Amino acid sequence: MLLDMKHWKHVFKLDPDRELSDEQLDRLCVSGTDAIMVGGSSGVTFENTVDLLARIRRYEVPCVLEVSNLEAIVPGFDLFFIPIVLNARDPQWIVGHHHQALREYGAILDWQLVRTEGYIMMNGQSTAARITEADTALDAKDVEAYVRLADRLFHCPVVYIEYSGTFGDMELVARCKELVREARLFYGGGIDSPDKARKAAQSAHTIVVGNAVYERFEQALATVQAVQSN
Ligand code: 1GP
Repeated sequence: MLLDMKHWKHVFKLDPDRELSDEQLDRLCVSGTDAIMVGGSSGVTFENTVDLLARIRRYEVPCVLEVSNLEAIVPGFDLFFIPIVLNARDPQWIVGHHHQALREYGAILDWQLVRTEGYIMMNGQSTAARITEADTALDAKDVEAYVRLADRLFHCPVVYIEYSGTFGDMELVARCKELVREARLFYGGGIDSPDKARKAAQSAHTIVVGNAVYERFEQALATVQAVQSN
């Protein structure tokens, strides 16, 4: 059965290149989160992605791959999220890698499982912003234009406001949510407590908790309850 993201409020993003014990993974997978997203900005390989998928597959929680590396496209996920970094200065991250991937796999891809994410990088210090050479000197109008571009022009089912590593401007995020018509607005960045999770969940449709899983595990886990009980 195809997954429907329409009701997702909370997602954990797990990095195949970072360590999690079986007990930690167990607690994340049965936490009540709506999905586990597997992805990372560096060190993601076919092997470590297969390993993590196999461990998550012991649970019922939906599991999606956010594809950031052509070498690490592993079959068997429920969905495949394809980031298009709208404010990347390096066009490889807008269409280049995608073009290469479709040369290889375009004919055999199960398109029903593919979802594009229109990414807007907001934190210039983050690894992802550096890798994509993102132009993060954006004012509110720039961001709103990118949101419309992703939602109305490109019809991306996900518009992703990415503050990775730092907690963002929730007023701006909330305005972006008002703008989208078809997409779901994902917010990620610096959610490391139930309080921040609550605030972010008021501004975005779906919040993504990444780093805190590895740095403040109990607090990260508590973000699920904070969001799902609302
Ligand atoms: C990263 O948006 C996610 O891609 C989550 O950000 O790691 O700061 O939680 P954090």
